[in-house]
Amino acid sequence: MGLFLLDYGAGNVQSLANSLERLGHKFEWISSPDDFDRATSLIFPGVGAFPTAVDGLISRGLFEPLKAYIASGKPYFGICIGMQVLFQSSAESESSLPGLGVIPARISSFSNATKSVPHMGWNSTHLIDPSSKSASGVSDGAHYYFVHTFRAAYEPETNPEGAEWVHSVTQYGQEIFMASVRKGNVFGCQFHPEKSGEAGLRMLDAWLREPESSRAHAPPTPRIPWPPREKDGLTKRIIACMDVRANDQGDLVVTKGDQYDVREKAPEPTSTSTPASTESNTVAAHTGGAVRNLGKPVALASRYFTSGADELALLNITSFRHSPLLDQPMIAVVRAAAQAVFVPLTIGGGIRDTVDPDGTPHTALEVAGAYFRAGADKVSIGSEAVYAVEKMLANGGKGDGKSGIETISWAYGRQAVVVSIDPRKVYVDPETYDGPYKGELILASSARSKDLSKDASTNPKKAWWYQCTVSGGRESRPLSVVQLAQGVEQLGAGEILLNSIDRDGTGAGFDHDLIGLVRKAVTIPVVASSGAGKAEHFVEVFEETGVESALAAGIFHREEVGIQEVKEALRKAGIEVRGL
Ligand code: 1PR
Repeated sequence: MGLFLLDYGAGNVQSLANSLERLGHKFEWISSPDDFDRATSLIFPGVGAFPTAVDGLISRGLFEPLKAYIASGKPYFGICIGMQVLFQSSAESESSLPGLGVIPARISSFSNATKSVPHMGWNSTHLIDPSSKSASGVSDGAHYYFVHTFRAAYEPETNPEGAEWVHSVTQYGQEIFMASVRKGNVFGCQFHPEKSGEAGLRMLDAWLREPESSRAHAPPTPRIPWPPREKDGLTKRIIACMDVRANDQGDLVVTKGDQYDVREKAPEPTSTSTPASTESNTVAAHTGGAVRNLGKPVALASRYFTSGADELALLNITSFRHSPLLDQPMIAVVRAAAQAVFVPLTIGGGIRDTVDPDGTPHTALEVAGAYFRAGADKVSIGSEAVYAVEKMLANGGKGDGKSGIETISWAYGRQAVVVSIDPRKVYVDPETYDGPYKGELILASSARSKDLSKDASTNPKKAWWYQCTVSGGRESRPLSVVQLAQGVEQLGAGEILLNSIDRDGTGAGFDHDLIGLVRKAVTIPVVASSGAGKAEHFVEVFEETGVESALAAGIFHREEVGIQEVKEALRKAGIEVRGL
């Protein structure tokens, strides 16, 4: 069988390549229009944005040959944008670039009136006709990973012709949309099988192993009404985060500290002890001041994948130092992690314009592209996001189109751009404070999370606002967390990773005031981060703030709490999560 993969030039296609390799399927890449003739099966893993994908296909001379390939009756499997290009058009394309027109329906956007958009996470998928033999490995009711802003609505009454193609549906909020389409030689899914853990790998394998007779001749689906249920099937995501940096020997290690200090504390010198006086003193003296080493990034990532993490994040925490693309050891880490992990991988640190030692400049888009090609699914932007919003505000509230957030979201879709925020509390007296953040003050008397500040005399604890920082908390900027969150949403970010310098590593629980504030200020999904100390903290943050996902580092690395333990606590509290 001549299996080919199609890459239009901007999508992250490495994850699919890794999945096929893991499953033992050999493939080649379509590199010229002639390759379509050699292909007997084709997969188009279109990650990114509809207009970029169609543009990319047209400029490479692949659009018409792809249309002809599909018309020839040979098996086609499109993933995400690879499914959406089958439709007539998409609301994502302002210039009204047409799709391939195979499916008589249009792609439009989700409404964000009552839910976060993009639709991001593991949602349950239901076969329209579970008795059909063309299930193609899609398990009825299974959770698959979705990440998209636009979708094809399921409308059997108003578009019966389009409904013939609908193989399975998913509900987000009160909207029912096509999760997979199937008819004749065409199969497509809106979710990412290559990022859907074992369930996704099984599905990919099932399609590739299906006999030619069914892979090229799937019957139309009967028209079945599908009214929305009271509650959708989107689960809360649990994310394991690895802060990565070089230790003093130059090896990349996962590290973790509290309040962003990742070095071991040196022992306090006493008048009676010498460094070598006891064994413990000897160890302390040797590790004091060293970068805390909690393991190798790829080994830890694999461990979290097998123990059921819904997503992983790898943050290069010393990228504020010079980090040329040419010599970027994180790329090798991402490449190796992506070969072992089949859930979404976010990479952060150093996503900005940079210059190699030989003087070669790289834009943030190029840096992100290098990570996407290595297997990252999302990039996380920290310091540069703060500068971009400062610039936007100075420019009358308009972006100049040049920031990393804007260029990356244009090319890869907003769902690929996460902004990581590192806020810190600034204490003020609410009776005398007359600054710009009056409307964002949290009063100590009505705070939902206990204030952890140590020094009550200098921190009157009467009220505070949350200030943004850059360079891993080393520098504070004149910007509040609400200004930053709303600014990055406007510039095109698809998700916010919300840390708290005050809570990081404390194990005291998430800061519900901070998370609630940001959650209300934006319509994109928010990841709650910093402070998790036990499984119940996850239950509390979901119940109190309604965030879509929660992240922890220290408790997972030190194996104090397991991911399944967290999920069990959530299930007990009636919060839906993905099983292993
Ligand atoms: O500014 O775009 O180069 O990105 C740098 C990235 O590195 C940012 O995402 C920033 O948050 C991160 N970072 C920088 N310095 C540190 C540090 O720790 N010294 N890590 C750092 C931030 C916070 C979370 C942590 C949670 C959960 N670490 O990543 O995982 O607080 O921890 P917990 O569960 O143990 O409480 P740029």
